[in-house]
Amino acid sequence: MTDLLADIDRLSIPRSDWTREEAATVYRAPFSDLIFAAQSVHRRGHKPNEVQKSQLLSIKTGGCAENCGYCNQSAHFDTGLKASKLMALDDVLSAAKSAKDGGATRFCMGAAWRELKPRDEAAVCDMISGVKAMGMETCVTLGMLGDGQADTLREAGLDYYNHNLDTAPEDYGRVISTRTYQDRLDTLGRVREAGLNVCTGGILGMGEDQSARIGLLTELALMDPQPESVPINQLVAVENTPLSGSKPLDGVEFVRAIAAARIMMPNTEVRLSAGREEMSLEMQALCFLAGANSIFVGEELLTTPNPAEHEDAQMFETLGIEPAPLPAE
Ligand code: SAM
Ligand code: DTB
Ligand code: SF4
Repeated sequence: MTDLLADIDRLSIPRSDWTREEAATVYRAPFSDLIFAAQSVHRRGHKPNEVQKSQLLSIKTGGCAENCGYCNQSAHFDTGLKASKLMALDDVLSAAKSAKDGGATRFCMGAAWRELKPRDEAAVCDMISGVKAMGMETCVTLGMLGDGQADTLREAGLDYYNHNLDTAPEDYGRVISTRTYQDRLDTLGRVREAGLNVCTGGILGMGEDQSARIGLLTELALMDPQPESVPINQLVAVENTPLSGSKPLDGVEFVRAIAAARIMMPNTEVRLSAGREEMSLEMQALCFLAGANSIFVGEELLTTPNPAEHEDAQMFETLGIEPAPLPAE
């Protein structure tokens, strides 16, 4: 690829044949060219002043068997987080109602599990059906799925399954050793096969190098079809997790990753995810300019803080952003 700006027509069509070299050319372009190209691609496929709002709930917190080096919910690290059992259905539905009242159109339920156990399927399906019946989009993130489980979740009313690749394949062993990259891809294959929307992304600021960020974006863009939703998280450093001492990521690098994601996956929802609590309004504005069009709202992500409702309302007002409505059926 030579001149990014001469290529907007071609870039605006999703393609699953990206090479790392091409991705690097986009990612490392002069910043103004990169942002201009990302915003141009963004405007072809999305409403530029609309941002989708999702809200998270941790339905089962802590005590997880995996050793993800960024996560305070792993049983391998002593972070002081109190583990709890799977929440009761009524409590989940009342949290979903508050989320809907606050303007979220998608409710995302997360569990600190390595995998979904058959004994928990019925309870999770009831939560999905209950939230769907309230007229919200549904998303869950429950760890690995085995044969048939994605179909069961879809039949209960699931719209999206979140399962992140987190980093580039060559960087994976540094971050997590209790599962493999291929395990992740296998679950994502089952999700796609079941006809669910795929939500998969990663975390930046874990001490990875730039080529790992480019590698992650390339893996995501190579999926065919590309994921419907790509969350880009900035590491929320939690004390006593192995990666909490990572050097904080330069803001320009983060914005470059958002812009490259937008260009490489033109039709995808690019989700400005964890880490907004640490970001200025100007930084978030740059992320929207670079093509981010979805955020998590509510004072808590799963276990860590997120901007308050009134702060996000003020940000939307200041930037002239409207919350995206529910998509028409
Ligand atoms: N246990 C399931 C799993 O890992 O797939 C679902 C819950 S897990 C908390 C969901 C995602 O949150 C992870 O894949 C990771 O990308 C993100 N995440 C977890 N801790 C984070 C942190 N401290 N900072 C940023 N993102 C984080
Ligand atoms: C995703 O990529 N980010 C969200 C959602 N998917 C599940 C989770 C962020 C969690 C941040 C740490 C916490 O609050 O526990
Ligand atoms: Fe468990 Fe998910 Fe945390 Fe990994 S990220 S330790 S799988 S809750």
